[in-house]
Amino acid sequence: MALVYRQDIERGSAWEEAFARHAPGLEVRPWHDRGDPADIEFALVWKPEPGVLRSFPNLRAIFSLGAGVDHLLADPELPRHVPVVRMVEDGLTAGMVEFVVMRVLEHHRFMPTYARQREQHLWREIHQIAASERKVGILGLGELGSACARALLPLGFDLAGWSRTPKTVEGVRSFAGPAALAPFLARTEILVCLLPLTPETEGILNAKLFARLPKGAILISVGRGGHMVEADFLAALDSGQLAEATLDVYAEEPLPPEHPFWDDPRIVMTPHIASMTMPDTAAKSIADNIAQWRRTGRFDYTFDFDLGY
Ligand code: NDP
Ligand code: OXD
Repeated sequence: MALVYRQDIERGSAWEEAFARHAPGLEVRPWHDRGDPADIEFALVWKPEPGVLRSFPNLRAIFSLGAGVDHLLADPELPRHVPVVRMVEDGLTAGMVEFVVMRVLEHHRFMPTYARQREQHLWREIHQIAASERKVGILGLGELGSACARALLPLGFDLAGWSRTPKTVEGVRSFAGPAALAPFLARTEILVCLLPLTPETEGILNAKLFARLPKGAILISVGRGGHMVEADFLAALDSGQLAEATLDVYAEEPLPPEHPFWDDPRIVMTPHIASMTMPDTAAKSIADNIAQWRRTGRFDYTFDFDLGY
């Protein structure tokens, strides 16, 4: 029995070496050379062609190469009786922590404004604000959101998080459920979106939400592009309700060349690279999860089809 892996970026040998280190007994096959479908016990995939996963009759688990599993749900023939496992691994978490801390600090210290001033050869100081006076709010306090909050805490920021269920993260005020969204937003000056894309969260970054933030708030969008109503976002920038933003994810990826975001100096853009799954730490996480399943019959980090994440 074997694990088959598929990903867009060519890092095949890195995966095979990582699995050889962490799961020496596991046969690992690349997608393009997967052999008899009946041999496949585990699939590790990013955007697999629709219908292929269903052709593996002995599949025990589908491991998503990314934390989000929306790329799998796009397959109308996804075998729903097979557990889908989200990617939770130290390298991916560390990458997101680096990115979010970097972007919060850059906005907090007015770096995008200084970059715009430089374009105009303008020498103008802006008064520094203490981190303790800067209110950061994280939409989604799961694996990634809570890790980002824990990393921001020692820097002194005034932190809160919003989730479906209440959370206990030291130094982070927890807001839970739809009724708590408005008070969470009212106190949030830098808003980080780290929600999964679900029917409930689709379009959540909309005019109503932006209007509930203090005027001049900043958005860091690293969850999914489907969270954002783009016209509402641009209107919020135009009215000054939002001062500026960092966007890593977009409704359409790659972002089309004619898209208005490209030329907007108020937006710092990156091409969905806030974090990436790292083969070594990811193979270890998968190997540990498979070993646990062999002992207990249960995988960790399974996707809940009812909740949508
Ligand atoms: P988790 O499933 O661990 O956390 C999701 C969080 O969102 C939980 O706190 C959950 O609440 C909360 N949540 C979900 N639905 C709702 C809702 N309707 N109302 C309020 N809160 C809600 O996910 P991860 O932290 O691992 O990943 C989050 C997302 O980050 C991924 O789905 C992916 O889209 C994105 N991502 C982006 C990357 C990039 O490079 N840009 C890289 C990796 C991930 P509760 O805790 O109560 O369940
Ligand atoms: C994602 C990922 O879900 O890269 O975006 O992990």
